[in-house]
Amino acid sequence: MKLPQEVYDIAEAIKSMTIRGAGKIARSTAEALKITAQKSTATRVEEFVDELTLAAKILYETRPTAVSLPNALRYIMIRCYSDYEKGASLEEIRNDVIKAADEFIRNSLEAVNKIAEFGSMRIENGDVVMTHCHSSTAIAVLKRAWDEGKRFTVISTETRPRFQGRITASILASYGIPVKMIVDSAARFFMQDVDKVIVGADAVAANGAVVNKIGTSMIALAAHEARVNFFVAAETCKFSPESMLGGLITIEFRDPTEVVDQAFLKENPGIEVLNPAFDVTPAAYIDIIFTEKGAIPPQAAILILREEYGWFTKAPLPDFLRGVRSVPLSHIS
Ligand code: RUB
Repeated sequence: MKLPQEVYDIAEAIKSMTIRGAGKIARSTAEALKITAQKSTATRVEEFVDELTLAAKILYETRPTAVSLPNALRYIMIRCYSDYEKGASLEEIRNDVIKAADEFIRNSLEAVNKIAEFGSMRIENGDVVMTHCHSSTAIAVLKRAWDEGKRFTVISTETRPRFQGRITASILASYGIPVKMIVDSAARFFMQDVDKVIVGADAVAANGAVVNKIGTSMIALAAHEARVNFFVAAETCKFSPESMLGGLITIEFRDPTEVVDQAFLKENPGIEVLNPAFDVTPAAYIDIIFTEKGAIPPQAAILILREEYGWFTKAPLPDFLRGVRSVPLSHIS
């Protein structure tokens, strides 16, 4: 089964982190399914659904932590499968998949704007705001506050090992916002100068815990100790329905060569270099999660999930990818 080259390219770009950040990952995933639907030359409905399922599987397997990715797949594939179950024609399913993908992307971009609007209310003149990694949502909050005329300084960690904090620092600096960049391990040293912390999220669990770039939970702990407000900016598509069933969010471990080079590994066969890409910040260390539905205490995450998914009792991922035809994925890859 041959999918459009763009699907493999997008999957590879997510895997290699050319496309990164949970929001962008999800929107690119939706775009890849849209392209699959647009370019499919399938003549039978079953063939068309199998192509989309295979594309979803390839995308699903790129990175495990950003819940927005499976949520994007679910948003689109549920429409595809339910159309198929109802006996819709190939063209009807194609149109619905394209429509759902466009809708997901539009909703996500609008959500970021809303979050910027809500989050910026909590940024004040004279603030020193710390951020970690590169979250386009946290940046949207800061840019919005700046546009509203508030004047503040940002402390950006550089974010080992991939240095996404350098991206944040350079985006903010080129926007005219004063930025100081520090090594991650200096976060507690500077916390006494900080008024608030804002970060993004890859996943939010039903109990309000937030999964974000490795190091986030240490910063939250330091903020808690110093009585500094800790804010998270996260679209509701990052909330995990599986966590309502007790499902845990998988923490991605990446290659040790992101931390040290091959030569070091060769010279030190006795050292195991570990490279977790994310960590979990418990709700107790979070003051507010800014979502497009409003600013919520982390403990209200379950309400957002209930509103979005009801009592989520369907089989959790990746089962839904098996689709209504119950074809084992191994048969169609
Ligand atoms: C990125 C990261 C970001 C969140 C939110 O990790 O942890 O804080 O994904 O980003 P990575 P956004 O670089 O490993 O993808 O707000 O842009 O969705």
